[in-house]
Amino acid sequence: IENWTQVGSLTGELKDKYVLLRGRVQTIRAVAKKMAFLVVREKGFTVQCVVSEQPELVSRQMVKYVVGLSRESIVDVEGVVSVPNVAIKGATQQVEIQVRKVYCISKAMPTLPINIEDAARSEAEIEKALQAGEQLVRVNQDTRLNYRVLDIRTPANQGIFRIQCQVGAIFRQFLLSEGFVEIHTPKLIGGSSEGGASVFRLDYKGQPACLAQSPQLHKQMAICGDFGRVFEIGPVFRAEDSYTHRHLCEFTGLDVEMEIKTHYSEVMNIVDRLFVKMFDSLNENCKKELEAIDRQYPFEPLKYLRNTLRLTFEEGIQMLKDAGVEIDPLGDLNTEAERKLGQLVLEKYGTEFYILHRYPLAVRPFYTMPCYDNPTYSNSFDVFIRGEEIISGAQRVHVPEFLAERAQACGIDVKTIETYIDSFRYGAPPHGGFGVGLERVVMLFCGLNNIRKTSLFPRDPQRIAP
Ligand code: ATP
Ligand code: AMO
Repeated sequence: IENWTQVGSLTGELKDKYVLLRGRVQTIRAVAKKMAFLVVREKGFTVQCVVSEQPELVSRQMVKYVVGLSRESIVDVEGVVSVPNVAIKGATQQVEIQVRKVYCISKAMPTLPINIEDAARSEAEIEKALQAGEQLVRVNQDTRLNYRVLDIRTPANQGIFRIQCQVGAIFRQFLLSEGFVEIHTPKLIGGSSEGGASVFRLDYKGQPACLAQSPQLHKQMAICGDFGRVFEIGPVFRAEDSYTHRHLCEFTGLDVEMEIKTHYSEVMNIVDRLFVKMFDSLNENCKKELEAIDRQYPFEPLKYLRNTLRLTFEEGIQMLKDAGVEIDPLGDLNTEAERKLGQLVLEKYGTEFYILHRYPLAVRPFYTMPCYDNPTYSNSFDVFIRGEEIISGAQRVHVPEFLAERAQACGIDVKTIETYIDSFRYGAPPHGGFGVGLERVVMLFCGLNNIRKTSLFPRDPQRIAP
């Protein structure tokens, strides 16, 4: 037979049909010498295969061979679909395969560093199993990351990275439909784009260079080159020196830059429509993935409004003050204040997704446009999910002399960004944009507690492998 059947498509409708499947050995259970149950997994779906000695059809040797297979090996199974009259525990499909032949396509080592079934259990299941006296090894995060190829085979991880894929796809589709052009900017650049110390420096054939901290400068230059509206999905490098649950040294940036006619709210309107659409689409089209994540890491669906709430920074500070949180009205919000404000906003407005805008100029990057009515503040915003930042954005300074002045005031060596500043000297339209952290969106949408869970092969201050 040449027609392969997917484990996930095995239903009672195929009763008595001869099928061929390929999958991994999830478990093997021997029953005396004549029979074995083999659970085969493919793309998160599992089916129980019965290998039973039968004259002419299945030899005792075949049963022995199956019992000797190692977990996670890849096998081809041929057999007849049957429908048992009892529910099947331990497999997703409610049919069995009466096995005729099993071929091992690729052997896994007999002992695995991670037991996939243990790695897939929720904290509650682990507690219950331990109380029942079951022997199991809790798989800690470092072990998971060291053996990531095994770890990502769990249903929750399969769900996480399929959702990550959807976030990128929806971002791209939405922006293309709004007339944005996808661009690809260099990741090797001459100087820091965001300022600060978090830059990976390197030697570029004898010249000092660094890995791009963002596509900021070049996405703005693309606007000076008349693309009107651009976006990019690409790697972003930050030499973070602290080890936190939400910072990586390399992450995926979803960046947007666009001309604006009159007000930075035009940029916030894009954020609003893009993310409401994204959340709707994830909830509607990724139900299975969300359920798989919820089974291992239980979470409440994100609460968000049809029209995203916008608060000014001053309003936010006032809410914190009213709740008894003492805070510098012109300083940045620390992690704790952001969380607290997230709670207060949820209680008052019933949303876990909102925009905070008009930040104090002093806490924003040099390229941020001050407010025309009060330059203590800026035409900038951050966006939060469940009290944590996922986006920063702003209107930019498009007047070259003022841009150079702002860079200098922020301690940036203007020489290193000369070509960027020069690109505003040939006529530059008013513009603004924003940057989204892909791993943060997935982490916070799914209520996960660590950004390493949403990065396929995370890079943090202590990890550069696998
Ligand atoms: P952005 O780069 O846009 O600001 P971010 O979420 O990385 O995004 P940071 O500037 O790094 O934000 O930090 C925001 C706030 O979080 C800071 O004001 C700081 O108080 C707090 N913060 C940052 N890093 C840490 C850390 N390692 N531990 C505790 N708090 C931190
Ligand atoms: P910012 O520095 O705030 O802004 O970064 C934008 C978004 O990127 C994510 N992010 C991170 N994710 C994981 N690990 C990190 N170390 C990390 N640092 C930031 C966050 C953050 O909101 N050029 C501006 C954007 C703009 O104005 O267009 C910028 O880079 O989700």
